[in-house]
Amino acid sequence: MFFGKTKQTAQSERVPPNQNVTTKFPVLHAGNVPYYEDLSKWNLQVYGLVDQPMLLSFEDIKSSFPKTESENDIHCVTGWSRLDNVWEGVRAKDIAEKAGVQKEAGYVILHAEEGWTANLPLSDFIRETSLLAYAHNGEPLTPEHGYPLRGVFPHLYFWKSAKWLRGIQFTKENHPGFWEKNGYHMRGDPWKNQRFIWD
Ligand SMILES: Nc1nc2c(c(=O)[nH]1)N[C@H]1C(S)=C(S)[C@@H](COP(=O)(O)O)O[C@H]1N2
Ligand SMILES: [Mo]
Repeated sequence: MFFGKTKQTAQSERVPPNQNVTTKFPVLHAGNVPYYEDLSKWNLQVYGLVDQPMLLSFEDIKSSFPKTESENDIHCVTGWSRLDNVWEGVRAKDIAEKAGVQKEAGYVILHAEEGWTANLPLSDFIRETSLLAYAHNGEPLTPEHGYPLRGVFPHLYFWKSAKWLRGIQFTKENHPGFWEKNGYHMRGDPWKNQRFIWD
């Protein structure tokens, strides 16, 4: 009894309000899963309010930035949380630094395949724990989970973690992305229950 209770308390401290833990890894997105046979056709464009716009190949990303591993919890706005995910990739901050983000920039637009977008404040993008990830739990991302590269912003609801990332745009104003135009929160902090625009 005592141990059970302690464990429950510990877990509830890790799980934000109105979330339930799952051990599955649900697949959620709008649109179609892209399948890349050949990564030479893939690139990542870094642009907007930067001194040095960049067009990065997958090889560039792996070879020009320090590899980093981070363990964290996923919180999806639809109510599931998945604990203890190990991601491998590069720090978003390192990309921002190399691009030389200008001081007028306050926000980031993540551009994915098929024109899907998500927005977040620059301060969330450059957090130590914010990654551009290419592997999950020791395996390359599967096509369904964002291969070859996805954002991982674990301190925000998981919809901000764009799969099939193709562009990172630094902007002055905060422009709503795909879900944000449909009523989702501009920031989306799960600990503050920021699900919809009115939360
Ligand atoms: N490109 C793209 N990325 C996306 C989405 C999407 O529709 N398109 N959906 C988001 C949402 S709502 C969630 S919950 C997570 C789900 O990631 P998963 O399928 O790997 O669990 O991806 C996010 N990233
Ligand atoms: Mo979601």
